Amino acid sequence: MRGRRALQAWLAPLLVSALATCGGRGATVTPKLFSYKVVRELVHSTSAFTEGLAFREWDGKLVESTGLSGGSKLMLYNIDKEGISVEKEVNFPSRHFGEGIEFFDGKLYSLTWKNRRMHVFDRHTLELIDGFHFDLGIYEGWGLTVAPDRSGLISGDGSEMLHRIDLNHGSPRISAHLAVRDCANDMPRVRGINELELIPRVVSHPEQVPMQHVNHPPARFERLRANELYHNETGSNSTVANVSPGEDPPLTTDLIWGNIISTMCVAMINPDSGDVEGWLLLDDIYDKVDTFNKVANGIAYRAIDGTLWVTGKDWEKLFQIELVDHPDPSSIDIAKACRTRWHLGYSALRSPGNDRNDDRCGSTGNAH
Ligand SMILES: [Ca+2]
Repeated sequence: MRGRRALQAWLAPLLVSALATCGGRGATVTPKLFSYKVVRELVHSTSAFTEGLAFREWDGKLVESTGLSGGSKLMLYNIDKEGISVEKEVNFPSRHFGEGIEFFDGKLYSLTWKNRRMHVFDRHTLELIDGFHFDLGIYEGWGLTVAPDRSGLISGDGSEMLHRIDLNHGSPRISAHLAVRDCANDMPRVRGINELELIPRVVSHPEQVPMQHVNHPPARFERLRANELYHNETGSNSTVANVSPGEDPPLTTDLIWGNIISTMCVAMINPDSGDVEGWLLLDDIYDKVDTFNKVANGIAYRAIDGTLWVTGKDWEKLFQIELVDHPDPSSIDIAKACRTRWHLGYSALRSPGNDRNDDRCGSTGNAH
């Protein structure tokens, strides 16, 4: 079932322009609306132009990538009960503009914006060890996260498209595209997808995960997956209870979170269908930081303790947050709040303002 749905939604690169407007990917999904509460506030540099945020799964240390030509860097932070401290700072090569980052296959991958270059760093030392040209049909490099099946990476380019990057079969290549939509809210194209983070479904939809899995902390599941991915960095599987490493837990349907540029919205995207299953509305978080850049470009899930973290460009704070149900979902017009006015990436190739005229939601959607 899952395989067939995935096949319908992910499109081969050459077919995307022809097929991306086809509707009929199943019943309309009504996204759940979430708000948040701040659990903890840590210091964040007001000169850190955040473009990517990811935790190392085996030790819980935080890596941030920052942008701007000539000023891009990787920062490694230690977070403990006392607070946050910078452990290492690494400048980007050349004048490359840093974007999304993600750990994969024992390395740290790091996108660049328009330089068409993927850098590969040592996951321990953050030394540059490899890289490749990224002229893979992607307009720009924006967010980066790992594919739910851990077979490769997924990137965004500021449009409504997510791109699957195959790193396992010869030269790196884009193997498929996925268009993101929210038909229940009249958004056949959810554009402006920015920083990405794969987050276990149990964080936002615990009711959809069987009880025997909910009974375990999310971190345990992620630790299991980390062990698989990193060949058991801790040297022991003993912390993983009642789930054998070969098992395929239901959390393979993790959701990809992506903030929408120039809005307060974070989309929770089903990586099989492209449907937005939930919206996190950060609304007044921008009032808590004194910055011009209201861009929540740092979203990261800390697997070792199951915590969520958010920061943004030049924000003076890094927030640990928890999801809460939105207190008044009927008061929110999602299309108004979460539709960006920007046309970027693949979107830039299309005529502005034609969201409502195509048939991406087909007869199953509410678009009209
Ligand atoms: Ca991230």
